[in-house]
Amino acid sequence: MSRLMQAMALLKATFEEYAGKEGSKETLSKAELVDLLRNELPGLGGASKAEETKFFSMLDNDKDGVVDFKEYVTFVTALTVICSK
Ligand SMILES: [Ca+2]
Repeated sequence: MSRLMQAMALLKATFEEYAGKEGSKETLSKAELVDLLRNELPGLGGASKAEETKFFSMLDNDKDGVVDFKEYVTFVTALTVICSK
């Protein structure tokens, strides 16, 4: 598998691992997102509860109370651009 294909598969697998913890397997609840951030992006760590809430509502683009795969991918892509500057 190419590196990019591996990266895409990992992106999806990571989402599914956390999304599957509670409720719908297709979406991340706030608790699942916070878990994902703390474990997978420790560099962003040390966020307060208020910051986590703000972050979640920022990612929840359509404001339905959960973060779906599209919203998650949009975030990771934006983060990739920011981090490579
Ligand atoms: Ca949403």
